[in-house]
Amino acid sequence: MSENAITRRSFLAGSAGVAAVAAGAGFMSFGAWEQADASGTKDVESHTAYSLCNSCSSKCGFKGYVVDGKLTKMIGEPSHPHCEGTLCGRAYGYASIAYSEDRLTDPLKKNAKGEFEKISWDQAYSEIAEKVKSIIGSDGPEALAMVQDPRPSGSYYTKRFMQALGSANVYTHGAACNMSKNSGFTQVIGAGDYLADVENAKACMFIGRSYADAIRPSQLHALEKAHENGAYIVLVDPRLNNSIAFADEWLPINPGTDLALVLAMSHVLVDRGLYDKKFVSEQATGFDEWAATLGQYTPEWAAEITGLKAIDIERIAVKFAECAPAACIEPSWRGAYGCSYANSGETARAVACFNGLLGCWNQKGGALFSASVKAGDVDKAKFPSVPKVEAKIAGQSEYPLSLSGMGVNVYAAQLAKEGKMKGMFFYNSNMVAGYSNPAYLQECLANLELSVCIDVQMTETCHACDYVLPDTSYLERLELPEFYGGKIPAVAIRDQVIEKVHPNTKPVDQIFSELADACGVGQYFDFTVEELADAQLKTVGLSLDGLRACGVSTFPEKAFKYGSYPKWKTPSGKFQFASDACEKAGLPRTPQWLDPAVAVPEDGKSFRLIGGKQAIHTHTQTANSEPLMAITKQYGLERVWMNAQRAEELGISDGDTVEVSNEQHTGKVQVKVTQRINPDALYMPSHYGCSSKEEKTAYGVGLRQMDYVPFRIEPGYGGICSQEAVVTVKKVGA
Ligand SMILES: Nc1nc2c(c(=O)[nH]1)N[C@H]1C(S)=C(S)[C@@H](COP(=O)(O)OP(=O)(O)OC[C@H]3O[C@@H](n4cnc5c(=O)[nH]c(N)nc54)[C@H](O)[C@@H]3O)O[C@H]1N2
Ligand SMILES: Nc1nc2c(c(=O)[nH]1)N[C@H]1C(S)=C(S)[C@@H](COP(=O)(O)OP(=O)(O)OC[C@H]3O[C@@H](n4cnc5c(=O)[nH]c(N)nc54)[C@H](O)[C@@H]3O)O[C@H]1N2
Ligand code: SF4
Ligand SMILES: [Mo]
Repeated sequence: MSENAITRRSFLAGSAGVAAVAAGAGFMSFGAWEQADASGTKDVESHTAYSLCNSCSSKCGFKGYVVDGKLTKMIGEPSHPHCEGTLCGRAYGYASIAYSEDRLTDPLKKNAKGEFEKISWDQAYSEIAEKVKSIIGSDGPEALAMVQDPRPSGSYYTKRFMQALGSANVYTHGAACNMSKNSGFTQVIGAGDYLADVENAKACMFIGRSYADAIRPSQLHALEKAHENGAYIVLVDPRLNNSIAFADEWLPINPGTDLALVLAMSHVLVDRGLYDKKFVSEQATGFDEWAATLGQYTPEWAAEITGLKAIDIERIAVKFAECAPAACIEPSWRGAYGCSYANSGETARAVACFNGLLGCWNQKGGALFSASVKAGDVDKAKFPSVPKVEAKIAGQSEYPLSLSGMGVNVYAAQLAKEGKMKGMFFYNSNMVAGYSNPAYLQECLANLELSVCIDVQMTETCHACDYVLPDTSYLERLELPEFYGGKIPAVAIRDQVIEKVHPNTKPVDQIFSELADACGVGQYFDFTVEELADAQLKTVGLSLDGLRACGVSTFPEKAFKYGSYPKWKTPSGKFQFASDACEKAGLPRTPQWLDPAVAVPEDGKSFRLIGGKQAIHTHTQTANSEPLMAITKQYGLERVWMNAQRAEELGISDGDTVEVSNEQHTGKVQVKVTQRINPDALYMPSHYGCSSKEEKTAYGVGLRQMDYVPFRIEPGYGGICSQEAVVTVKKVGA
């Protein structure tokens, strides 16, 4: 074990509070719901409906029980691939959004004084459409952009709307989440992601990925099984996250240095000839080129950079080679290299290459290409095709390795600041609070001729826009079917569970169909969401009525099969240790060490600011949920974490109020002093620091990591560099 590692026993003893949150809140009891249900008398009207949780992108399936018009109980769907019958605590807490006092209830327009006034939908549509047409007339459709979180109906309707206007600029939140990682993987394996076969692994390494904090229930189930099976689980994280309950070892790495660790482990395998030579010779290209550069990346070299011990790096690399092919580095999601540093894309490339050395692709316990099913073509007469937009998404040329399906959303904002982007729409997106440098992003949006935010509550992004349109909550609408990849692919439906709580809100399909009409492109939206959902389902042998009755349908005949290596959809048709595209983008042809953009000065008072999820919150969207915020307050979850030795040097004690500062922002918060964090890192939980007063529960609690993060875009890959920030900390109160 490394010096800073702690045993499972001491971790559990030392963190009763955190464990209680994970056990008690992460998987909240049904008591409250059962009570409400039981209080109903027999003649109270009740029904059930299947839906998908909207509290995070896992979109877990559940059956909602409605008594007297109110949602009283939610039961996770056993056949849903992401929840396997278990919903996490956020699902229950966030369901209260439908009834929140802070819901948006009417369309709003910003007046000359910067205040919002209620307007009618007709006024909103006609004014927005007029501006859309005027922007297209003067600057072309490429001066319009959409930022949206990919949700079932949202992704379809926002994209169709923008395409109908002639714009290719449809962005997801990817650049602020997982785009660098997915782009890096794409260079090696020709696919943006893979599935770690955790439950069958003999060894699995998690680099900045915590299944127990950033929850998807099915993944946590798999980790639990792996642990019970005796798999060797290694967590690489500057912070000891809650997954340690199912892990064997914690490597408290220096933030931003994971690339050095993976290069050194690769060095060990190649140097000792412990790699899968058959895989490399039959499946891969560029191996010799990469191998020739690895000599410099010794464990001793990596120890200097990562703060880990050379002997540990070597030992773990050998262990993984011994367990191969039932071993892999789990693909991660966001924490370490989704969008975090100037070396994130290159880290992803190195991770995929290391898995190549293990020869674990599509092997039991290794790294899998999951199976998927998609809706086929629907009747063109009823659902006419929108003419293809020839232009590239803005930012693709500047960040050539970025994925066009996600796009560099912050680049679109930068174009607004430069006066080149004129109109932006935000659907299910809180860009201003969730992406680097909110103050700068506000300035970008203020420069737009048209800015529209469609949300359910008055967020920071709503404040930065001229028009705010109120969506229904997810419980109040039917959406298009959602397809899920995995070992067994599936499709599930988000049906309407309750009636609209606020009569003047509208569901996403209606908003974009009506807005399209006002913009003169209504001919592409001449169908209902029911009709399209049914048509899409018919293409896979199902129907809307059928899926409404069961919630989830799986495709066992399309199930993933172990054994044969994937079809590599790379330019070379091979697994690529070397990439021409990376070279063209100004990066090395093979993964090489690259420093993070910002160094932490060794002045005794500086820390690298890192973020991370908590089991009971999602991004910026749940902090305003009263039941979830009550848990935050009870356990002081908004505190920043500081290493105990560093705290002592700075005269800071547990519970003190500290000032966290850098050139961009200063704010006060309480501190949690702990052994569970690397001395160079200050951990700020990701969900706090809301600055919108209308979100009354969230407003003013804790600090927002993004306020400290400079606006910076990762060269080549386009990620937002969410952890390229250094802060100083001083005590301001006990
Ligand atoms: N509870 C909860 N679950 C969620 C979400 C949520 O908001 N809340 N969101 C969902 C989404 S969209 C995503 S993208 C995923 C995110 O899933 P993850 O990527 O697992 O989540 P994070 O908490 O951002 O990061 C994981 C860990 O990375 C560590 N870390 C930070 N910097 C570094 C570093 O430089 N190196 C290493 N090795 N580790 C580092 C953090 O300490 C943290 O413990 O979670 C999904 N699930
Ligand atoms: N501060 C901070 N920033 C982050 C993160 C973080 O944890 N904290 N996480 C990062 C990650 S991993 C990701 S994936 C991105 C996510 O970035 P976003 O996709 O922007 O996610 P959120 O910040 O949760 O904002 C989602 C918005 O959708 C709104 N919303 C919820 N339900 C509905 C609905 O039914 N209809 C409509 N129209 N709107 C709805 C919420 O009120 C909220 O304003 O953020 C990244 N940035
Ligand atoms: S992981 Fe939790 S919050 Fe996310 S969709 Fe599933 S139940 Fe909802
Ligand atoms: Mo994310």
